[in-house]
Amino acid sequence: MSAVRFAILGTGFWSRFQLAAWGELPEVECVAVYNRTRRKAERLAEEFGVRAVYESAEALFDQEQLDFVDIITGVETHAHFVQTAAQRKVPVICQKPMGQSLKEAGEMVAACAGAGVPFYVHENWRWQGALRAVKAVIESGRLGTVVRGRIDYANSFPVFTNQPFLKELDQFILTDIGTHLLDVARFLWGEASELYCQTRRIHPEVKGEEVATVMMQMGGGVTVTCNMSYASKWEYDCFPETFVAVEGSAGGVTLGPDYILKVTTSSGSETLRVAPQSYPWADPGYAPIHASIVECNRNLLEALRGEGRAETTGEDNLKTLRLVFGAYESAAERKVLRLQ
Ligand code: 89V
Repeated sequence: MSAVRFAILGTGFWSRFQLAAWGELPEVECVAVYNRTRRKAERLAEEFGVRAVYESAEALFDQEQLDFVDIITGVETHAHFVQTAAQRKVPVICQKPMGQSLKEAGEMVAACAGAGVPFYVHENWRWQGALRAVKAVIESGRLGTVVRGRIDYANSFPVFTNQPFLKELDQFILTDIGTHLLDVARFLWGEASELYCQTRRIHPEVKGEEVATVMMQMGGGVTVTCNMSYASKWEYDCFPETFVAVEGSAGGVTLGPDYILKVTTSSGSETLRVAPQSYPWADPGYAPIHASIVECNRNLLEALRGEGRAETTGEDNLKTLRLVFGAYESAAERKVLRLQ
């Protein structure tokens, strides 16, 4: 099988982890790197032995034969690069959040569909092993009829150190974390029919909201609350762990600190630790995220090879973004959104 050839656009904080994660998969090769600042692209290309460096994305598309492009640039550039790839008939993987608005994201999905080009979003949170384990418990039927679910991501990790641009976003925690947690809610319980959200700004130096609380009624009748915050101080500062609690008519499952999964039914409780796969290139402080990048890439690569179904297609991710931007609308107008 010949190697799948790709290029990456953008050489910021996440690019080295994306590249290292691609390196965990067989027969896939990065042949070119783009950054508008050539030196930044050269530095990453040198580190990973990538042959070609470009400071013009158009020149990269003109000169390279690609099986796909991995767009790891800022969200404000996604629409342009996705449209360019679609025009060149190059399959696209785009970092989350896909777009700056639901309208812009819809136009990106339409452009790729119109060009007959596969369009995937690198939405990796649902690929965390512990969250796949929660889904397996739900699907096992051991909890009976699921009534309520809660997803918590609350810490005071100095996320702006590695990603300073986040501090400048007018829309912060819902576009950064809501894109993840609301996608996990859909992954665990299907589509939402109602949504209500409250947000809070906390620190004056952070332009956007640092705290958001989203309550949804999911299609199957499950009431779900998603709590997200980068302004919460706990004794166990759990960045970047996600805690989950699911209550059913016959039992419950929790995912708690240090990846401890507990399933409780009338016959007692079982405890399991579902720690993330470790990789030599991963930052231990980001362990579950870095491990999930490999699994998300694996799924998308299988789809690109025609060997499997991509979970986070652009079409599917539009449904997550509808919840993200719906949450902003609900918070601004202090109203419950009816989604179905
Ligand atoms: O992984 C991400 O999407 C990052 C983080 C969750 C660390 O804020 O933006």
